Amino acid sequence: MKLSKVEGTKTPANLHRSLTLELVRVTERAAIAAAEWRGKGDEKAADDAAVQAMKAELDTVAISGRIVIGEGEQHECDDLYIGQAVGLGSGPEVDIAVDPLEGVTLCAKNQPDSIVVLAMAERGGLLNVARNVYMHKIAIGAEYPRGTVNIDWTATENVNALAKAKGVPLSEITAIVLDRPRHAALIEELRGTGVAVKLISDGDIAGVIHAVSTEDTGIDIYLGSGGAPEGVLAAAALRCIGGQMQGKLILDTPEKRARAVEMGITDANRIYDVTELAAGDVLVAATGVTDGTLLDGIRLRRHSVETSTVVMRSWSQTVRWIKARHAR
Ligand code: VTB
Ligand code: MG
Ligand code: MG
Repeated sequence: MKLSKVEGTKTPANLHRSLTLELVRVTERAAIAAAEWRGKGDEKAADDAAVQAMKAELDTVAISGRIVIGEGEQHECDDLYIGQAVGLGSGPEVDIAVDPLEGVTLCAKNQPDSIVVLAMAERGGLLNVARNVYMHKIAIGAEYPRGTVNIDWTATENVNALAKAKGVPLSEITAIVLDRPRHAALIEELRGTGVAVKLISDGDIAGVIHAVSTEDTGIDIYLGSGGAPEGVLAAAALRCIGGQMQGKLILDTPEKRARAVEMGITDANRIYDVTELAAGDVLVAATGVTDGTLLDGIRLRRHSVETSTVVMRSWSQTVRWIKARHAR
C-alpha cells in the first residue's frame, strides 16, 4: 500500500488516536467469528457470526456510537442496523460505517480477500447510504493531477486520459472491474481500447484500494458500479492512504430515492469525491478473514488464533499493520 500525503484533507484530530486500537479489537473479533464459517458454503451464518461479534465488541468501546452504514434497516436485521446506538454510551459522539463481512461469498467459498471493515468518523462525517443502494465508482492513484479522470466520461476517455497522464501506452494500463453481467459492455469497451481488465468476483473495497496503490498492485484504475456502502468505506480508507475517487449513487427506484432523501441526500445526481463521502477525522480498520492481497486471513494454531489487521488514521495518515496472537 503506497503512502502519499492526502492534500487538503487535514482536519483537526477530533478522534483520539487510542481509538484505533479499540477498532482493531472490533474487526479482529468479527473476523475470528466469521473465519469459523470459511468454506462452509453458508453465507448467512458467516455474516451473522461477524455481525454478532462486531456488535458485542463495539459495545465495550467508550464511545457514543451510531451506525450510519450498516447491515440494513432496523426492521430487516437484529444488529448493526442503520441508526442503532453502539458503544458504552460514554465518550465521543461518533458515526460508524460497517461491512462486518465484506465478500460473504468469498468467505463461504474460502476464496481470497474476504475482510471485515469498519470506519469511524466524527458525527456527520460519512455519507449516509442504505444497504441496497449501488454506486458508480472511479478511482485512481493520488499521483495524478486532479481532474485526470471523471465519472461522467466514457471508459475510453478515462483510460486514454490516464494513460496520457501516466506516460504509457494503453496496453500498459490495467483496470479492475467487478465481474458482473451489468459490466459486460464496460469490459468489452475497456478491452477494445487495449487495456488489461482484472476481474474480481466480489470485494470492491479492496478493489478500490488496489487501484490507488498501483506500484504494489499493477492496477491503475477502478471502474464500474458496486455497493454504495462499500464506496463510502473505500473513500474513508483513501482519506488515510491517499488516492482519488468519485462516486455517484444509483437511485433507480422511488423507494431508494425516498429513503435517500430521508437520509439527507437532496441531489440524486451529485458526484461525490473522497472528502465528500468521508469528511473530517476518520479512522478505518480492516481484518482479513480469508488470505488475500490486502491482508492475511485468520490463522488457526493449536493454542492460538492469529489475526492480520490494517488500521489507518486520516489525521496523521498513519497506516499500521497489526499481527496479533490471541489465546484460544
Ligand atoms: C458489491 C460490491 C461488494 O458485493 O456490493 C457486490 O461493492 C454486490 O454486487 O464488494 P452484486 O449485487 O452485483 O452482486 C460485493 O462484491 C461484496 O459485498
Ligand atoms: Mg455485508
Ligand atoms: Mg460488502
